[in-house]
Amino acid sequence: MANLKELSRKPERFTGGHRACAGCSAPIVARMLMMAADEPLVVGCATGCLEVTSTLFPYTSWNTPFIHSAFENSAATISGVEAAYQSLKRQGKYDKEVRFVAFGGDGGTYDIGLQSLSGAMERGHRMLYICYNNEAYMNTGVQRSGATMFGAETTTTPVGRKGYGKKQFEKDLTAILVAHGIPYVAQGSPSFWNDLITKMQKALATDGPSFINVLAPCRLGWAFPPEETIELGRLAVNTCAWPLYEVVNGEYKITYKPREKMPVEAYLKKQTKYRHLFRPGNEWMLPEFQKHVDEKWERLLTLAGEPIPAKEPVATG
Ligand SMILES: Cc1ncc(C[n+]2csc(CCOP(=O)(O)OP(=O)(O)O)c2C)c(N)n1
Repeated sequence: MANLKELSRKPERFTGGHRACAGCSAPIVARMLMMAADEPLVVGCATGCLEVTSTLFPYTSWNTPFIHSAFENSAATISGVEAAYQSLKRQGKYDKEVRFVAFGGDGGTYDIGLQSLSGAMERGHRMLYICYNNEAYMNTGVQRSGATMFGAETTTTPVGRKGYGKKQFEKDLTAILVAHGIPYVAQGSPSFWNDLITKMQKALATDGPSFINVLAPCRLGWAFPPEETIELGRLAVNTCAWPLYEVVNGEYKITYKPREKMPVEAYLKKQTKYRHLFRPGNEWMLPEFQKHVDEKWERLLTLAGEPIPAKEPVATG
């Protein structure tokens, strides 16, 4: 468990002055990571909003060694640095404890960097990969990605006479990472700071590859008021559209269970990208979305060995 008082006393290793949009959650995630870590970090970041807004030459928000990689190879870059570090240690030329972290947006992780991520995880590097998942290619103008959820309007899944937003459901990247058999995989949200920082600490302490998929609300592409970022994340979790869980050595654990699972509508109606779901003619979309969320949640409950609640109240007598 992270201790807020202790965290507040730590030096800022991700500084203010970056150029992210007001209300952007990506810098919040970066700041949380820097607070979670006690050891020195070497951070890599693929091209995308987080990198572009935090490293405007000649300035940087990263009070730590930082490598900007190409869009597709954040994981490969950091795995190479980690391999060099292990070699120096083996040769007795370096003895400090250092941790290695790669960041990527969902475009750079779910899609274009998937092969380099998969390779790094499979080779067993001691590194943490964090996907800040804002569910689209935001930096280049909100194009759909493999992480974009069903029905979302993006610039490449427009809504109009023929289009109703993204036709496919999102790719389950967290499950793909679990399938790699690595020791630590988790889903997190900056809206649940203690849960996320604890997961980051566990991941950094893992002697092997670790991966955290963080849902990162984007006030530009999702279109909500900047002060509602944390609220949006909370709604994603409380509707079970984005469940919080971890998989440690193959064992599933749900780390936060909403007291009452809210209907997904509460989350979707806050975002402009879903406004067409509430227009006449599209009544079929919301139940479709809800069904998908319910099925995924129930599958997760089963994997975690949790009971599945009855759908209808059981009639008695
Ligand atoms: C190989 C390659 N293709 C395309 C681009 C152009 N490009 C730069 S950032 C970006 C979008 C990044 O999206 P994502 O990884 O989801 O991060 P976000 O911008 O949402 O933070 C693209 C397509 C590039 N830099 N390199």
